[in-house]
Amino acid sequence: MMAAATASFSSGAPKKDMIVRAARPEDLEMPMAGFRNAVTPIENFFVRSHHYMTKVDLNDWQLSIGGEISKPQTLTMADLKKLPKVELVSVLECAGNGRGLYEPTVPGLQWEYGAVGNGRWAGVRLADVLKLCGLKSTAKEILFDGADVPVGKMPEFKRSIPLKKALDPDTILAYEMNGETLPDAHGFPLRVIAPGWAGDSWVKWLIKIEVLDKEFDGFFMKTAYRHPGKNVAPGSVVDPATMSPLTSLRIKSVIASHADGAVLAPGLTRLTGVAWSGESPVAGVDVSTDAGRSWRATVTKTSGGKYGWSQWSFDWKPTKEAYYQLMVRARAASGELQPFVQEWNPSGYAHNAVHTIGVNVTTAAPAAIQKASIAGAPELPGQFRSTCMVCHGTDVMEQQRLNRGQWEKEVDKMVRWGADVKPEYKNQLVDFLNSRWGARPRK
Ligand code: HEC
Ligand SMILES: Nc1nc2c(c(=O)[nH]1)N[C@H]1C(S)=C(S)[C@@H](COP(=O)(O)O)O[C@H]1N2
Ligand SMILES: [Mo]
Repeated sequence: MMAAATASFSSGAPKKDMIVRAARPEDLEMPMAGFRNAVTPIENFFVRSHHYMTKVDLNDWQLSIGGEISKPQTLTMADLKKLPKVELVSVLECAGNGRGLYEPTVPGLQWEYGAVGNGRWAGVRLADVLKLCGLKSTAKEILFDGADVPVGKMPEFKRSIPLKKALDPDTILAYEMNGETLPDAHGFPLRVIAPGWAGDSWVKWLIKIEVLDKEFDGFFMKTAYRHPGKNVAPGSVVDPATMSPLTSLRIKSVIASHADGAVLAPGLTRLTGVAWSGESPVAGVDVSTDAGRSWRATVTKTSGGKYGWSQWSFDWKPTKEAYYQLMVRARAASGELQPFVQEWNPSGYAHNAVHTIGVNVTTAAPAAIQKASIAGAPELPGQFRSTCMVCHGTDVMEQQRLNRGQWEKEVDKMVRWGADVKPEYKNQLVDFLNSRWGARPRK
């Protein structure tokens, strides 16, 4: 893993062994060991929040529904629980999962593999809720608004999904996760479950639904969470107007049984991991133990339904002492395959290149682990602290590998969100950010 801190966290449900990408707002990545579970325990389930954690009091909570409908509604939890209860297992993956693996580097939280989890969600069908509302023929998109309050001048987290996805019987409003009351960090008391779609559509702390006659045009639809939908030259600037909102996840798989760099003895060993997909289910998972020259089918079992991840396993018996490149590659029913080389996009979304790890098969004792030196870091300039450490710490900056131009854009973005950067100090600040957390190799 990279230099990110690990810690136990207590925000609603306690978290364990998470990689802290940001302590506040809370962004926690699941460690690789989390992929060994059929269903991800809440204590290991990743958290992605744009704003500070929100604690909703159920006594004050209600869900209001308006817009292109003839019967506006205000529903309590008791009202919702009168509707049929449905349960499904589905992967929840952040669109930015794998952003940290992109070259050239892009700004944003530098997730590696663990901004994903497989949850068991229970609640009511969104279609059943909308049935109460008398949808007008003008209804096209369903807009969700959460109770979280923006940090500084950041826009509210509001997202819309097309009516077709909203009426899908698998699209639900969940009040339970893994058989428990939905935890605070995951959207208590109610969140959207949009199976097969990237996490940004899974709005947490839901308080308001608005039926619209067109796609919502707020920041998190029109600027963020957009993909070119075609290949673009790495590092290029792409106008968001020419991109489209992210929808379906892509076919993806990981090796969970062994860590990159693991040392093992010759003889039988079992490789295991998981594979998941978007709207088209996983059809097969293959493994290579010779850097992609030859491939063999694994044994896979699903963890329930079309949207859950599948667990795969492969018994491998390396006889030669050597360093092996192990790869896993999944295929969706649609025929979609994982690429070997990731195509780049400006925000580093939807990374799904073949997961490759190196393992050393040897009879020699493992070399003593070299501890990274924790020599005292130089002092942070006072101006930097008073401008940039108001809303969050340095954790979000340490993981960036940005050139000066990218840092300048990042500072401009923070100014739009409310950072008080004195114009005469801006250049010095950008220089400092660039010298401290500038462009550099990933490892
Ligand atoms: C008014 C509050 C505020 C101030 C002040 C602020 N930031 Fe941020 N910053 C945020 C928030 C909120 C996020 C997380 C946004 C998210 O998760 O979508 C963030 C995220 C970041 C990130 C992570 C990447 C990204 O773009 O999401 C970096 C890097 C960053 N800030 C750098 C800075 C620097 C440098 C400064 C000083 C110029 C600064 N911030 C000052 C609110 C602020
Ligand atoms: N209200 C609200 N809902 C939200 C978010 C948010 O910041 N605010 N983050 C979204 C994103 S980007 C993701 S990936 C998922 C993460 O869900 P989790 O924290 O339960 O893992 O929630 C989504 N729902
Ligand atoms: Mo996300």
